[in-house]
Amino acid sequence: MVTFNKKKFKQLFENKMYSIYAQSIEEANNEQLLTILSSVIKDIISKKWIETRLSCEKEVYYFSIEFLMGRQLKSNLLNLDIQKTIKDGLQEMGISLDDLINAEGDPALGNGGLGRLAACFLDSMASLNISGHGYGLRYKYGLFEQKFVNGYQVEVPDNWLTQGSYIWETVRPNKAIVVKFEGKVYLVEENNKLKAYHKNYIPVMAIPYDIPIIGYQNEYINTLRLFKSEVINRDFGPLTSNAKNHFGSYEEALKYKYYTEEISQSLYPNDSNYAGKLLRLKQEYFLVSAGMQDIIRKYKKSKLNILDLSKNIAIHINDTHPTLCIPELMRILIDEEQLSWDEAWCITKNTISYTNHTIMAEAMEKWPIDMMKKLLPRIYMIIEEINRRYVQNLNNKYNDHEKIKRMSIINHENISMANLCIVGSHSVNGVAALHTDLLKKEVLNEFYDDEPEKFNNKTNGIAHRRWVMNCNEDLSDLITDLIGDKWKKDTLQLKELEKYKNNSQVLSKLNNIKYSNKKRLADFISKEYNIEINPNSIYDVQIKRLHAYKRQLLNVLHILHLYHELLENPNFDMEPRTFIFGAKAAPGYDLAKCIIKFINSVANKINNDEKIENKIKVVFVENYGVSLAEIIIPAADVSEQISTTTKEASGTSNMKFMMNGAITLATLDGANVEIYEQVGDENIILFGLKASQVLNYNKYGGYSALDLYNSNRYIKRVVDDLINGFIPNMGNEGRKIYDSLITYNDEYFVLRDFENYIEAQYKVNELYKQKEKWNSISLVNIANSGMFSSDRTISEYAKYIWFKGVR
Ligand code: B1H
Repeated sequence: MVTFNKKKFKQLFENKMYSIYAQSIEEANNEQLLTILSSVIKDIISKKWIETRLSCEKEVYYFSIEFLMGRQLKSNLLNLDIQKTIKDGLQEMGISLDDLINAEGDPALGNGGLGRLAACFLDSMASLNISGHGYGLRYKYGLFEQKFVNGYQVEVPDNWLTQGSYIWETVRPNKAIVVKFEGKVYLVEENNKLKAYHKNYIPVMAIPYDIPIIGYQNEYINTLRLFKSEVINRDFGPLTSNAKNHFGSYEEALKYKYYTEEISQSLYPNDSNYAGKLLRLKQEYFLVSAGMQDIIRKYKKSKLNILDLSKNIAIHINDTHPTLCIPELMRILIDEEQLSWDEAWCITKNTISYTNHTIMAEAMEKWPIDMMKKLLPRIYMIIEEINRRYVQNLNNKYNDHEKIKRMSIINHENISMANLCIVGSHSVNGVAALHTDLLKKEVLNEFYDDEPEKFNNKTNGIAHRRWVMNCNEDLSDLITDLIGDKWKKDTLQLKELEKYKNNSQVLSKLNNIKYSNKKRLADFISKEYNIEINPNSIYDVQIKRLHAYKRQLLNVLHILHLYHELLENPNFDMEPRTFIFGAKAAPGYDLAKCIIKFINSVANKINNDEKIENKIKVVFVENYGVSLAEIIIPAADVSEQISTTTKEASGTSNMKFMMNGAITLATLDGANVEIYEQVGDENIILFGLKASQVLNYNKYGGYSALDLYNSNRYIKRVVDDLINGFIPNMGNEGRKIYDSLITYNDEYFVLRDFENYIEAQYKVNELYKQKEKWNSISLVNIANSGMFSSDRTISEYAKYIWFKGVR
């Protein structure tokens, strides 16, 4: 893309080294080399970056409280198509590109699927020439680093900004924005209109830090803008007499400093759950207000008419965390742009769209009225008015008081963010077909009946460039050798691979690639955890957040089952298996932490039992995150997608595994349903309750875990292991898990699905014995994974939500 060659690169690199560090290349360490390299790359792209920012197409702004970006160097080099030049240039200077790639930190500004999805979407928007930008928070501390101490999870702060700054960011203090909290709002009548004056508020400065998002070989560069919170005036240090005069005392000045800086201090470590804390509400409004003011400021500079906002701008909110975009846009349009309520409401609704990511009740954000009123007095007034008008409208349509109560935005002392999102946007989408169906038929049914045209599905996707081309280069090359490289821009082309499903030569190549990825992972695990695993064993992988509904417990109970079988019958026929787990538990989630301790204890017992002759190994990798996923996924044989049906909205690791040729072992939940539809019965292994059965149990009862436990000796055997001392070093964690299953009747149907899961796992075992058949299924999976590229997902968002009637 760029007119740029090795010689020029070396020159730029050397000059940068002198100007930034005033030292020779030989003296620099990897961190410094990496800083220089990123700086050279930023120079190369700067012109294109500015051009993209000045484009006059309709723009999309994607608001998300999380962006789980992962390392950027390799992906940036690939997208700019300069890997070879840089690699060779560095080599001539005695520097290894791979070392620098591995020296890059992995920013963990997200919890899991939701944050990673936002990152994949940025990649796809840039690659599809969509002017689409992210707004998020520049947390000083990302998701905690996980350590295991005696099998227990211990959380260590993720101090990712050790250098004070991030190599890919550019800070723009000249574009700072003031966000106002607390204070009092006065409504004054002026020229027959009520005007709002916000007094005595606490001002917080939002400083933008921009990260370039480079499209795939298309010279298109978007921006991820992350805000850091600071005191209003950087020169106004809290210990100056200036500050003392202003605040009355040093203590008050320090309090203010703490108030502001705390906001972007750390990411809340919850996944599919919400904490309900005041600080979180502050974070949400800080993100929303800074982003929204930024958008309107830029829009006004462009001299476009504010009444045409929705024609020129689309704003998307990733789950309910940025819901306040709705009242904030209303506030700006009414209080600052002097529009009428009706004009403002029409613009707001037409501009904003919303994605729902979960139906789990505990993840539904509800903010206490008092909290909102005090923290955001003007925003609360606007929400109240939105609600008043909405309820009036419902009253005109329905004569059902209870229904109206359920649908209103404000009820029982709380503000329901999902309800506000639905009412204040023009599109509501779920993230997989089943999930959207459940939204329509169950969770949001009354809203769906009221405004069916708003609801739609956008099945999630993954950035295939990161998740295949970058992390599995050999597979990527094999695919290109077989079908050419059109699939890199259009993944539906992968379908062409299917013609090789009976070609032994191709299948053997595929097998060799998998083997070398497995070997790479075995070496890594040996080095990091001192556990030797066998690359010829089946790599059976479950990597995702730890949550009862994701059922890591089902997985480990099956492992125990196999272990008992091996102990009782030395001739028990099973292919050697390596079970790999990676999972963080939210620090306050007790049961999840008990399950981690349990898996680690089981691993410890089994890995050290010589009687079973290494037939089973269990590895729980510490501190699972994006970079680890990039080594594990290409090496996986089996993809464990075993959530309680109806609970996993989509899942996205299921798609990454599939694209890397793993075979899915799954319940018909989330996007597993669509994976099944793509590959058919023969190429996936399914088990477990169907959605309708789970819904029936939930509605009508009829399931007794205790009865099952008493009547099934296999179930009893593994459940008893939780409390009978068979697994050493367990405290009362085993008892707590036992209680969740037996005393509290197994909310997630672990025991109900157990037998069926064992049968499914047996099928895995039998299939793996027919290696060529296995490889053929693996190939068919890759061939049919095309629809799971986030390029497909983003094209659908663009066509049906953001640019409807525009493009
Ligand atoms: C998903 C969340 C989530 N759904 C609340 N909901 C959070 C909710 O900090 N919080 O308060 C954080 C995260 N995350 C996940 O989204 C779903 O569970 C997955 O099934 C889905 O694939 C992913 C992306 O759509």
